[in-house]
Amino acid sequence: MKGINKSKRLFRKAQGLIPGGVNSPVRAFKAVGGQPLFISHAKGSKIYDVDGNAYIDYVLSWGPMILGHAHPSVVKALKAAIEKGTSYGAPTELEVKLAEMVLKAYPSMDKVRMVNSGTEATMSAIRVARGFTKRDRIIKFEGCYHGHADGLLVKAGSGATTFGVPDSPGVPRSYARNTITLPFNDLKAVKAVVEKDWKNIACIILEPVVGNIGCVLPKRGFLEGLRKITKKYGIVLIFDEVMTGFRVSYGGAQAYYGVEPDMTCLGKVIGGGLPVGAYGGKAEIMSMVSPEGPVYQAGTLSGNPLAMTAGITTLKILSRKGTYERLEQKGLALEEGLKDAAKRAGVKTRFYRAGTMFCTYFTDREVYDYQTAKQADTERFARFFAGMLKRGVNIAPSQFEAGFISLAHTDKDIEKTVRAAYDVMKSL
Ligand code: KE4
Repeated sequence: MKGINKSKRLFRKAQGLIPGGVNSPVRAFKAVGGQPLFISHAKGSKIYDVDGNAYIDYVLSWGPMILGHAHPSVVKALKAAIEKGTSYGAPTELEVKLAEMVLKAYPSMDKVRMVNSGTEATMSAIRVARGFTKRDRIIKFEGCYHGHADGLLVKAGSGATTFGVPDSPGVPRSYARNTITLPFNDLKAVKAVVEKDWKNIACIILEPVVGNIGCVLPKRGFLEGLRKITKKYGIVLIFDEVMTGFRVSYGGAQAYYGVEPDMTCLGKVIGGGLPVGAYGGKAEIMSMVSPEGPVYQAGTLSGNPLAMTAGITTLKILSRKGTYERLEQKGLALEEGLKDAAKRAGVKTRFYRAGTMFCTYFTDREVYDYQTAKQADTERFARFFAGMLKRGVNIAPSQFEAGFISLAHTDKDIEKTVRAAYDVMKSL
């Protein structure tokens, strides 16, 4: 490595101008310590910091860059689009095109609305579910992150009370009270709350594969159980597929696991790296959305031509035959390599993967929800993170984040990653 003095200088300057020196908290490396890297550019599977160091990148902008960075077709399409102006505040054919592609890939959705982030997508979907059912309460799961809307920054209430308490200052208790937080994969807990309180419950929202506590897979029957109980009590089932959408398969986790929600939230991949979120669902639910229906939701830059262009180009490439088989091969090669490296180094880890999202937990116990994920050795993870970075491999700067692979990751990248992992794990 050529040192990281320019990153250090920039970070010091940024801290005087931007809270924590970053525009999104996880980028500040607080969970792993050390100095966040300032990136100058990226190409394919690599990112390059301002000091000229190159890294094989498994963060991929937290999911969007599934084709790899600066894919030539995306760059070319954006260059042509930018010549036509960047935003009109009026409908375009591009929005029709992307909506068509999304609805074709997600048959559970009859209509879809574009927004500018995953936060907006989930916040809006919940408002629509409340408008549709005329009920106020929502159920979410511990560890699932759905963006930073007030009613979602809520943790489980203490003991018996199922009502949430704020998980961040600034969230009024009155908001939190309407959010019930339960343990992921715990169908019994869901049944107990729903059978008692269903008349007040508008929706259940979840990440079908939880990417915000690392990578936690749904237990057999969990998604099916949620589908059954929500159907029975007229509760809207919302899959937050902002991370899993077009990632665990082209049709997302709902295709991967064969469970159809009433509403779906998307983001990340469908913007190809530009700001896009989306929410959609059954026609009778989406007919509630303004201006067709009474539930208000709007956005100056929603569906803007550049983001639509990047999204359309990305999905076109992803929809090609054989794409997800190639992605699966890469994911499997990395999984086998990292598991073998840990075994040879004598380090206890648990590795979970769904398509091309994955996580190595530094624990020898099974991880199936927030509490079991929290048992992982975060100090050991921090040392692993630092060691990998030194060897030119950029993994997520937190034990509780997912890693991602792109179409641009080569066998050579994966071999180098596995070698680095073995070296670092040996030193742990
Ligand atoms: P955004 O508002 O950040 O576009 O999306 C929020 C969101 C919603 N749902 C899921 C399942 C998500 O993973 C996210 C955002 N994911 C984080 C990564 N853990 C984004 C990274 C960040 O916050 O900087």
